[in-house]
Amino acid sequence: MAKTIYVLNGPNLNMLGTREPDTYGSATLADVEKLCADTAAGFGLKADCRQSNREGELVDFIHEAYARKASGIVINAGAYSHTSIALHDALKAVQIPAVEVHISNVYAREEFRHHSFTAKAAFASLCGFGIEGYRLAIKGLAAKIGAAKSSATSPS
Ligand code: CA2
Repeated sequence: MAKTIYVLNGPNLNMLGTREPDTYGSATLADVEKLCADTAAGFGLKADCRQSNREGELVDFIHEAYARKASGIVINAGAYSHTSIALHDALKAVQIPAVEVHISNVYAREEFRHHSFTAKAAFASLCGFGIEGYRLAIKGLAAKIGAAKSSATSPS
């Protein structure tokens, strides 16, 4: 059976593609989730994509990833990245290799976006690549967990 990775998106990311295109681009969350599913499939992985506007539900998704023996997590916790010790602790607790993604370059934005609790619990962090960051994160995660390119669906 295919290994599963969880792709977790946090608050307001359900609004992607509807507002603030200069900062977040014009792709929708559905586009992001398809990109993740396709990229993961290219490595023989299944992407289980979730979004929530609630911190506790994101914690629950991380616990679920552990219960279901997920091989990796890609997380864009949105604004909770900068505030949530609970998400940091959940990622640390489950010990699943995690990559943090931000669509925008948080370091070129307000100072309050420069610190990330989720980055401290992740093995890698990406920002500023737009939604391409999710593809890069999955490629890096695949390398980290030893998932080889699948001949059935090769990732671009
Ligand atoms: O750049 C990112 O991916 C962020 O995680 C996005 C968060 C922000 O709080 C982080 O500092 C950086 C905000 C997500 C808001 O998403 C929207 C998308 C379209 C329209 C409105 C909000």
